[in-house]
Amino acid sequence: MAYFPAIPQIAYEGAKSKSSLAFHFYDPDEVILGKPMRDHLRFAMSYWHTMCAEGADMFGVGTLRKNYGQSDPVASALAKADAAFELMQKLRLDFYCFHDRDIAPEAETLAETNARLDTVADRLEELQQATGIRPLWGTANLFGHPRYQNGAASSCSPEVFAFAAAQVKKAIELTVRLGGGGYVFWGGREGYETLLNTNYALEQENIARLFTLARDYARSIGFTGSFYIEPKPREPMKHQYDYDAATAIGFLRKYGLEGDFKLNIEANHATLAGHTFQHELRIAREEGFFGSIDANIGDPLLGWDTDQFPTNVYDSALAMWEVLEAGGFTLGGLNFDAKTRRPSNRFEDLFQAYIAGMDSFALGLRVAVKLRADGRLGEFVQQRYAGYQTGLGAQITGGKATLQSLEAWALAQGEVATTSGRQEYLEAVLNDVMFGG
Ligand code: XUL
Ligand code: CO
Repeated sequence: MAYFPAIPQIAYEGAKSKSSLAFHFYDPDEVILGKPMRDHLRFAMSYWHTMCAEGADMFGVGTLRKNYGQSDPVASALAKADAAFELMQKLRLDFYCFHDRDIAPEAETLAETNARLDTVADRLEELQQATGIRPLWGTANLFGHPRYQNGAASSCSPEVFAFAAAQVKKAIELTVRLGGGGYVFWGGREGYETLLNTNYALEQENIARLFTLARDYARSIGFTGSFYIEPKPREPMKHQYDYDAATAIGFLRKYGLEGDFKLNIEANHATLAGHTFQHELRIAREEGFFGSIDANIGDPLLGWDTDQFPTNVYDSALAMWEVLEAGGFTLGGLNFDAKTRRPSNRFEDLFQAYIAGMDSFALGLRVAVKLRADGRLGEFVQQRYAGYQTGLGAQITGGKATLQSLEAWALAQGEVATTSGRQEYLEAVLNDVMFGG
């Protein structure tokens, strides 16, 4: 059955195309730096926004119905799976990301809920076999149900902790069964509304306990993929514990989880933390935690998580620069954790949103490749720190200098020469590479 009969398979037509249902910059099979664009970008569909979210906000109901013609919850979940694979095939998406509750809604009891998940997983497995599409990562929704109002692993209630653990166990089993390369922990409601009612230390330890239990169980059932933390500073809680990349990395190192966990960096979570997207990717990369990306943008005038499809090519270019510097994705990829605006109330808008996002990251990749070939940025940074290669600098980085030796050196000098950071020149180089001949 065709759920989107008016939408053709999206083809690459090149930059001159005016078609809104064609790629202008993303050519999945074009080989760049030795591998096809699809392998550089590893685009994934977010099941929750794409297949489930209907555009409801605090002030109004949804504007685009997504029950796929079915009223029974299981029939609707199965239809949703079929529709998801039609959409992914048409958009040439090789991967998808899901929460347990996206693929099958919760029933009265945990046992019934798990049975629903198994039924839908059977269908997903068939669809995967027929298409080759597979999960980039799976996760558990530990924030939607009222039981998680005080958090999941960080809840004040051990009963809630147990429910969260049960849910994580099942979600990991599903991820393994469906061949997912990753398992994500986004903080959900792990954080606090007020410190007046919060035992911070116990909550931190309990989160680490759940991660450790999950890691050990997953490895015991054959999961060879990567775990990811997805940092976010606030929303839904006033303070989210996985505030940003640096905070999450400190946590992982404290609890000995750095061998199994990396980061899933989300663009607008970075912005909400007061960082740039590139900043979070740089920290993840340089600290050895680069894993995967949730691609979207926020609105600079709004302080919340708008999850918009990414169209800012400066952002995607600098992000892809970091991805290339990291050596590219291994198990990770680019998941569009993005939704259409509420008045974009047609499925066609959703397809066009994906095309815009994929084209923006394809452009980003093309610019990043040109930036590296141009060499001016890389060269500038190398020159800027060249003093540390020899003489005094080599003594400092080689651990040979002491405060006494450095003082003796400084006392013998007049003054040191200063160097220009040349930010404006470097920004112009970026424009040159993007728009020059
Ligand atoms: C919420 C968010 C989540 C995670 C998965 O801000 O980004 O959708 O990506 O739980
Ligand atoms: Co996300």
